[in-house]
Amino acid sequence: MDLVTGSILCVPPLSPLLRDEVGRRYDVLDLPVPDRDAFLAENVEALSEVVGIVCTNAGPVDAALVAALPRLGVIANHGVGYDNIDLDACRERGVVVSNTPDVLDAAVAETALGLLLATRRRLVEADRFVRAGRWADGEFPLTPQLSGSRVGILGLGRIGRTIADLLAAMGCVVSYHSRHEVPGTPYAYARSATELAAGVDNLVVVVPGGPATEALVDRPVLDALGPGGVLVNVARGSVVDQTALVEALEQGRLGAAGLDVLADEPHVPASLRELEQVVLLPHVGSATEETRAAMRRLTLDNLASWLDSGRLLTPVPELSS
Ligand code: NAP
Ligand code: 8YV
Repeated sequence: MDLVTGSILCVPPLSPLLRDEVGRRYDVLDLPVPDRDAFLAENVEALSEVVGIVCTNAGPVDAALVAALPRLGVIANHGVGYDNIDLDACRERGVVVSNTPDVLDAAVAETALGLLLATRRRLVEADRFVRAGRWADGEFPLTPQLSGSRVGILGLGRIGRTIADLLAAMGCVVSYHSRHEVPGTPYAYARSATELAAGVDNLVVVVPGGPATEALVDRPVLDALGPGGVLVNVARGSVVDQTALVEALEQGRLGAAGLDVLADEPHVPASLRELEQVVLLPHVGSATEETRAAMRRLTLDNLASWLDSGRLLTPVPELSS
């Protein structure tokens, strides 16, 4: 018997597997995307029964939504990043928030490694070269090697450390920047993003999104990385100044970029799509069958635990006492 009873609001987009599982367990209300504000105004009674939200990074939970749910107690976010959620509004109302740390580290690290290989070794360009029938005309150009190169990790957290360890096993020289130096790590610390970029061939961005990291990778960082440099972003589009990135690539001030995340997902500017030296992914960092199953389980376990006992398994640190 749940300690708290009421319905669950599903904020789109949710994968059908997650949405169906929530629906099997609870009374569910689905928030529509286009007419959200009208829906909030017209469904006051049903919304007054909502005790929990299930959402992902692409589904904003802002102050207006929190205010429209007088009994809201918990938000279970299907993802480790929670820059989609207004934490101040949650704190004010005593709403708690869970996320899905650890279970996705390997999948996201694989994606970062894939993007590094694809850009450094120009693998996607080489694929296009073969498909275009150009192989018979001559060899594909030589490329720099990833193994043995210098890689900077911007954000040596759970995922950043996993990426660093994979790269170290490939003989890469790894260094990092986070706001705090990580004790006991074998990797060299840089005091700023620019200092990190200046000392490496490849920069991997894996910090949280939100105002504190907005455009942390700006023109000076990109210029420090330089014409031979590769930028890989598996964090959030907001962390990289996308206009500065396109300019740097167009002007040859940066070598290449591998992007799993973009500024205005799912919209990708033509200026980026047209660049040969850019590899673009549709935010699939954690999108393996195994990892998504683990993320769904953790999201649902957090929700059930809060409803049963008032406790979360993996609360976000900003709101946990
Ligand atoms: P984490 O363990 O909290 O690590 C975040 C790291 O970033 C920490 O080392 C933190 O260290 C550093 N950091 C935070 N703010 C910073 C700042 N202003 N300047 C420099 N460094 C900063 O998080 P995680 O589990 O590794 O996840 C990281 C992020 O990856 C998520 O928040 C999410 O946005 C993104 N992500 C993307 C995908 C995808 O599909 N592409 C999947 C999962 C996660 P300090 O606190 O010492 O600064
Ligand atoms: C997912 C993510 O794309 O965990 C995150 O922060 O960005 C990714 O794992 C997303 O949350 C899917 O629901």
